Amino acid sequence: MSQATLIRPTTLLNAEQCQQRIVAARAALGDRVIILGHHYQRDEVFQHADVSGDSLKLSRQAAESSAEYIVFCGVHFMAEVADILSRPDQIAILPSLAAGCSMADMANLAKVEAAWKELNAVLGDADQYITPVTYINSAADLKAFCGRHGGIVCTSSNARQILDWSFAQREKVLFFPDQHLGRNTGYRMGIGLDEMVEWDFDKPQGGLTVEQIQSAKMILWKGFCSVHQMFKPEHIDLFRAKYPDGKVIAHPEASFEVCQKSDEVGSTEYIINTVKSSPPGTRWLVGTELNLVNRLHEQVKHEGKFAHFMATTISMCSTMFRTDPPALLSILESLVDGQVINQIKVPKDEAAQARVALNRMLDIC
Ligand code: CIZ
Ligand code: SF4
Repeated sequence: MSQATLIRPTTLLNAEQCQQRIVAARAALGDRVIILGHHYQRDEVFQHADVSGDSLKLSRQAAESSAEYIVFCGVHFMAEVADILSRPDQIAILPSLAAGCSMADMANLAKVEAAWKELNAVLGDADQYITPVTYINSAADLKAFCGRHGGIVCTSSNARQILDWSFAQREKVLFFPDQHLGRNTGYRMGIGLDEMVEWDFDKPQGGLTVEQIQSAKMILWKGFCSVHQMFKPEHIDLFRAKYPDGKVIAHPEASFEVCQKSDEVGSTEYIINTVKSSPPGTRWLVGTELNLVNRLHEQVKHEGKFAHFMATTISMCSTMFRTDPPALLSILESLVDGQVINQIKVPKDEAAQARVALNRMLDIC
């Protein structure tokens, strides 16, 4: 099969024609393709997913499937993980190459290697004292960095178990790129805020003193998610004032203050399962991406449950939104024509080292 980057003029179709052609192309490909849909995808794309879930669940499913083509309706790092975990003969495809993750982009290999060097200079040997932990929302070369340095990958579902493992290896953790997942998880494990420091990647030595680095247990990369930072403690106060019996659930990418004020904190899978299994009539304020919250509300409203979006402004993940029906259609119709477009292929050596860090995680949970 040949490789191409040509995008077909599918944007000229109206919405209904586009949906019909997606269904037809999907049917023509049969079980040669598996379409994965992340929870943050818009409905018009999500409805075509064979499997929906968080990034980890989807990558696992992809690797277990017999499909030749894994079409990942999500963002770039997710398709990379699918490529790394799948068999060599499977091809991972990202419908929109513009679908990145602004949080993942806040850490890059050059900056993490520079930080490691500076930590080496302060501690003597960073590899002896620090376990590097990367959130799955990161580029493959950062997962490879963790593979090389005795580190590991975590997701928002398993961050706690992964941190337990990490501290059993070495006394400190360098956690990137999301400060909030690191802080919220560490605090729930009993690590004090005074034992966590923020590594400002734009400043020499992370903007920290030698003493701060020496006494810290967790060094938190100063990255964040632009969607989850929109949620504020005031949103929770307003909701509780209006609905004193209501419940609040937030994603751990939200700030420490928001998570502290929430009744429950957890990954997208956890949020969905918790709201779905709550008693009829429960009213929830949900602090995660808008497409997920709206869909969840539609699924639970018949039981008299409500899922309210936490922010007062519309905050969607703009990069997840870049995967639209025309993009999905052009991928599928190209496959029908015998052409692969937008394949995501991690270089072999990098993939092998990243797989080490991913497998350490998969062995734990
Ligand atoms: O791992 C994922 O899919 C993300 C980005 C978040 C979550 O909590 O599921
Ligand atoms: Fe990245 Fe935030 Fe979008 Fe998730 S919601 S993909 S962390 S930018």
